[in-house]
Amino acid sequence: MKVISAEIFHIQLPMKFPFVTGFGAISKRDAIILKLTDENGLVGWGEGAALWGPVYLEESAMTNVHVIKDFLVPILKDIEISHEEYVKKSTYIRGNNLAKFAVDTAIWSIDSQISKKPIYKLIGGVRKQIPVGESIGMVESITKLLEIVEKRMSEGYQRIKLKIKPEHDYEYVSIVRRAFPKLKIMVDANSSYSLDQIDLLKKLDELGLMMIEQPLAYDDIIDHATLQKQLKTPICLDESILSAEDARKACEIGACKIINVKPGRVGSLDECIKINEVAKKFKIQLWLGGMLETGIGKSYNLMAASLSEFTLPADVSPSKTFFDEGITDPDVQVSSKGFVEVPAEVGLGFKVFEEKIEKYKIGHYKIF
Ligand code: OSB
Ligand code: MG
Repeated sequence: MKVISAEIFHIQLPMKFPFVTGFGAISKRDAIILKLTDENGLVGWGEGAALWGPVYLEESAMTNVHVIKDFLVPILKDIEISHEEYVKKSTYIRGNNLAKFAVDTAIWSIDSQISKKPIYKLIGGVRKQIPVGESIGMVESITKLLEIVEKRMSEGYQRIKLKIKPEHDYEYVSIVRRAFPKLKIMVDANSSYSLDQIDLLKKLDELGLMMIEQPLAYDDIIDHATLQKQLKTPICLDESILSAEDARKACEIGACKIINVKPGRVGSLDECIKINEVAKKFKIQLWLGGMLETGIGKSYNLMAASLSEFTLPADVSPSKTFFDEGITDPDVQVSSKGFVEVPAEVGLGFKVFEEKIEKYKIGHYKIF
């Protein structure tokens, strides 16, 4: 396959409400959408999932544009390419996994249309339905928080994730725990604690949580290993795991019992397969995380979650939960039992509304 046209759309989706985390609030969602077209007119879509600024990891929407436009897409020009070749040729570029993933999946999408096999099958997925939970940003009003939790439970979501930070933790989570004694609750700190605050984290041990996600530094595994030894609650790593090698090292030193895999964060679907192997070997559990992606990113995320070790509920909800409207058809749909189907068509699996991309576009780059 040869890519003959490549363009990037920088869109900005207004959020229905700010999504507040340990690193700050997300009040509008920038998304970097990549469109590749091959010599036969087949189209591959990809999404660079970085936020507006380097606040979750180092990448931002504009570094995604820069790296995709000036380094990654130029690799594809005038050569026969496949997703395997692309991964080989792009490894010389350090980091920038969210950008790498946008290109990786756009190529997978075209490869899948050529072979007429859905991506989830090509990667060896074994699950057609993904159990889902919901991630709830910090909410000031407790009445409002309890209302949201109740609504999500009635919609079938299988667990809820609460965002926490120091001093916005034990009391906040206890209220939900008391109101819903049997609910599966987990918390995500987005790296807002240090080991000196271990007492705050130990208190959370009383609340019967499924896991505590990324309590310590975004680039740490050593302190997380120290912490895990002192906690009963499993630690789940998110920001710290950028590759299968990171996952192996974290498992070897006991830094976590669970990993939140955001396919974009590890750079390629192949890397997701490798992490699945590491999880099997070390007998740890995986689940699919999310970055408030559009339907494009979510579709590929769901395909990755069909891998065997992704057994815990995923963070993936319909675009309408956070945005006024989605940019794909269909959008993610949650069944009354709390499952989402893995897109099983060839390619992206969802149709992209190009007119919606036009509507929300704030930047356009024709690469070639
Ligand atoms: O840490 O999991 C996170 C959103 C943006 C950045 C980081 C995170 C999140 C979420 C949202 O928790 C989960 C979702 O996409 O539903
Ligand atoms: Mg997280």
